[in-house]
Amino acid sequence: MNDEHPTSTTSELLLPDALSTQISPARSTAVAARVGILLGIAITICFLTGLISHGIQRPPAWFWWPAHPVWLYRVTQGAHVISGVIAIPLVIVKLWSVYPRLFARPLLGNPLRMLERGSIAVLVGSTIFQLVTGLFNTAQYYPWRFFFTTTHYAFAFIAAGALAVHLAIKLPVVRDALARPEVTVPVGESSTEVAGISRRVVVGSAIAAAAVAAIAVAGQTVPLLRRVSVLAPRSGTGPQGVPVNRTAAQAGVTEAARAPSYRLVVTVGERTREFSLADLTALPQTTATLPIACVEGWSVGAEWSGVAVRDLLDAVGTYRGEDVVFQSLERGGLYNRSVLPQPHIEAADSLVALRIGGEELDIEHGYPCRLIAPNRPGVLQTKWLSTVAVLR
Ligand SMILES: Nc1nc2c(c(=O)[nH]1)N[C@H]1C(S)=C(S)[C@@H](COP(=O)(O)O)O[C@H]1N2
Ligand SMILES: [Mo]
Repeated sequence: MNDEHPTSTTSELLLPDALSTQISPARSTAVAARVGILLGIAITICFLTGLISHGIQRPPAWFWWPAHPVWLYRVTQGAHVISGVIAIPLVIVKLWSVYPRLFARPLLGNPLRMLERGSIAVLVGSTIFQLVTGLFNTAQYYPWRFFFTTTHYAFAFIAAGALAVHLAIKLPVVRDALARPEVTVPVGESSTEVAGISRRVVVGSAIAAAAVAAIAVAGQTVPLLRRVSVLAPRSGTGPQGVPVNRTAAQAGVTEAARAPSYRLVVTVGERTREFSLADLTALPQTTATLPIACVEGWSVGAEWSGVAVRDLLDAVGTYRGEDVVFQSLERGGLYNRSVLPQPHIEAADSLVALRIGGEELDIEHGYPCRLIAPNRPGVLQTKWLSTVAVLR
């Protein structure tokens, strides 16, 4: 009758008869497989874009990331946050659809079944952990003791590993489930519960919920969606039309940044030169339209002008392709320095910015000068620069 959860095939979990007749047909492998595929796509996008973001922030020796197109990181990180948010309703529907099966007998059983159960436990645990910590991160809410970045990165591999095992084990079930047409249970012909809601309604609602979730956050990246994005916490408020992640007061730099004795100290090999703000303004000026794309998911474009990094280095000595360290006046803090690799040093639009939208930088945006380089996470766009040094 209800062949969406047969108790006879070997690829299907064994359900006690009493349990199986009480389960709605929407709680079926057909729904689990379909929602699972969508979830798998969302998680894969989330995982890959996460690897990119992590690679840029802590590049291994082999890692390479281009300076152009300038919007690429904005897109990959936006996709990271949106795919993660989309995954949340999908996980809920997926868990709902398989819930009775999670308690099917035998609870442990043979080694393959133990692997299947174990991988599900790890998969569910690590996926929920990733989605929750990621979501809190987009809201800049860190109610835990561990360091977000490294933990989120480590758990990504645990979840990916468990997902690979899970997929390998479930492949036959998924193939079966997708091949089967939807079964309509005539009302009255079977136990009353069986009719329930249909598979189409559940899969459709899962997709609708995912779409709503996506639109609710997408506004922090996509300007046109800003008004409907109720969940987007950062959408362009802040001085000069750009949100602020850490204020000058929080960074403890207000006095040093405003001091008339301020100098930017630039070192290229053996040579060091100090620049006052007037000196920087007297150098050739370059203007570029570049986004700030925060790892938390929000991003905004702005028109920046200042001294191109390569012009600044040329004013001091000969640059030979090394990494360059940008250090802030900020003393503590996790984000008071960043290292710019060669492709970004050579890009004409990597700037030590003095102005935004034609106005002098607001102190919250890094006055007297900040780094702004194309195609990089916001966290590496160091504000309130104090030194620039070529690593040699
Ligand atoms: N010195 C310093 N620079 C910093 C930060 C910081 O905490 N300290 N935060 C970074 C982060 S996380 C982002 S997203 C951008 C945001 O720049 P904005 O505040 O001008 O928008 O600045 C970056 N520059
Ligand atoms: Mo950020």
